[in-house]
Amino acid sequence: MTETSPDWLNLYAEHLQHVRAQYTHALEQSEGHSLLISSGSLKTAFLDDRTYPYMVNPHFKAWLPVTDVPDSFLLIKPGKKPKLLLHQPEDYWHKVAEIPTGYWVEHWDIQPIQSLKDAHNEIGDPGSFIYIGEETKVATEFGIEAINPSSVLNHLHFERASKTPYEIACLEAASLTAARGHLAAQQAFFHGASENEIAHQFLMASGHREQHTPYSSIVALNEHCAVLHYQFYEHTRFKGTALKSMLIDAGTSYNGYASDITRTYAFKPGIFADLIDAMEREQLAIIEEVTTGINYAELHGRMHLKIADILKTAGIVDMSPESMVETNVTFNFLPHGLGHLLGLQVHDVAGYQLSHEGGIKPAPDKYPALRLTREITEGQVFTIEPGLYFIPMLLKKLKQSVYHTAVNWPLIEELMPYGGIRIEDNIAVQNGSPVNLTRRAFSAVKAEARSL
Ligand SMILES: [Mn+2]
Repeated sequence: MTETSPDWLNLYAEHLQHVRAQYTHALEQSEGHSLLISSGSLKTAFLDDRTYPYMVNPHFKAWLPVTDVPDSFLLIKPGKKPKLLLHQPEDYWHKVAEIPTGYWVEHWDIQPIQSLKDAHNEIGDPGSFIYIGEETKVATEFGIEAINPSSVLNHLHFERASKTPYEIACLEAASLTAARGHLAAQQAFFHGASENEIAHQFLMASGHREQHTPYSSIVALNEHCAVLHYQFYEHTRFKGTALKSMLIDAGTSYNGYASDITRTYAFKPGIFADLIDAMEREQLAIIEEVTTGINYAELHGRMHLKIADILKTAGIVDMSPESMVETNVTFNFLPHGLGHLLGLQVHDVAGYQLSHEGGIKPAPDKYPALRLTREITEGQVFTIEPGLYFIPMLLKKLKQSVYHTAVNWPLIEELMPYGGIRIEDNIAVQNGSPVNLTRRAFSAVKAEARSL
């Protein structure tokens, strides 16, 4: 996505053909079946008339770039043009969905429906249908018995790890909008903004409202950087030496595909800034090691050795890197996984799945938080997000362990106010090698800024 924008028309046509073929394979045991995929419904809060933010069924948005049409359906019959049953109720409280336009609509029959009854009328013989969606009661009312069959879902979920060129273009476009947000957030940080202000700068610059981001942005200042999924936006503006560090983990969406990007900054040069540089070098080094045919868990193990090297070189832990990994001392500094599959969902499905049929390869006992244990194959997209943190709870345990004498506690005390570091990029596997969608997006956005 540098000078020329993607050829969405052809990319989408090819993608749709691929999705159709995937479903045909998935449905092999139920040959001749048709599909009904629900977009999902709005949910009302307890004792209230307000609804929670809407989240579309990922199986719905796998077919077409439509993410904001509750109570709609996809109806797919073998050999027929697929149909979008678009919910257009009589409603003067809300804006009713318009008939969509764009490069993808020529591939679909788009038919408005006002109610579930209209959808029901479209179905015909329910015995020939498979239903995929959350509203299982609706499927039962329609007379459909095959509801979310696990054989079909396992097949589709396993396949979803490898992306079509259309999907990779969407994921790169999502990295691009997020990169704009990240650069604005970085500026706000260096101007002394609060977490709340930085979070809003990110949304503004990326052109997103909060409910359309694939996950709630994490914007952490100082020791909050040590909270892996820090969930608040405080209003405090730190001044002078009180402002130390920022960790921002924030992504955006494009056509229903997610980016998931983390950056960490030090406010001033010094020991923490040096640690960030070391982490960045090792993050880029582990990305270089991405190749087809090895297991992702292998990369995770190698990353621990790199973290151990950093801890040793920085004088934080005085043990050989090998024994730091062997004894799992490094876990106290990196207690999460190296990354996860990325796509229609930010933590995409089937990270542990062994085959199309199902089966699980769980996270290793030593690294229970690892979300991805699959072999790396062509077309996969995943994150690489090593971290190095100073988490009081884990450091307390380390202090009580037999390894406490190897740790430079005064140095740890000095680093704790900075919280920690995470650097996260989105990687596509193409021609057996890593393509860093996120770094490409940052370069493109910086080039844009220079040419203004
Ligand atoms: Mn992530």
